Amino acid sequence: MIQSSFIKLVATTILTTAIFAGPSLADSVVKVTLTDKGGTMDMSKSMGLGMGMKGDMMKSVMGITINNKSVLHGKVKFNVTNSSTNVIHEMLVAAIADVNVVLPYNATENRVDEEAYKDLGEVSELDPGKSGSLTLNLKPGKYILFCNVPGHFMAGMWTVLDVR
Ligand SMILES: [Cu+2]
Repeated sequence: MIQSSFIKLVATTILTTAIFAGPSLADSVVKVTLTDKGGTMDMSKSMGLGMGMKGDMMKSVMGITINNKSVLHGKVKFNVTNSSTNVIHEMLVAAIADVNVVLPYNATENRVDEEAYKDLGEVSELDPGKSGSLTLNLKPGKYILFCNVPGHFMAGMWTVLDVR
């Protein structure tokens, strides 16, 4: 009898540990890659390829790719890699109503006005080849991921994530 209740205790302990240890199974991971075409890119003026601007995205010289366009709400971890060979990039996350929204823009600085449009978090200024991560608690909705180094957003450096 003693033996069998001991086994039962051990089994219960293992089961409990298996359920409660480690990160929740519901956590989502998004692999984010920051890219550019390389070479000489003129970032001195806006290319007009921001979200909602109906620009020809084929002309973009920079971009953000994600391995998952739609994830479950809750904790979402962004693993961000700057795959550029010579340009610093970053990733900001902000909630959006829809993909036709035009973000407030500071034309002098040639970047999204972060004062007027609050982001939820960022992996800032990654050197070429470097990686960083950010974990956010996201509600269902649409979110924009973008780079706010001057000129980059308007060069096409943004994408949209769906949280369901
Ligand atoms: Cu960038």
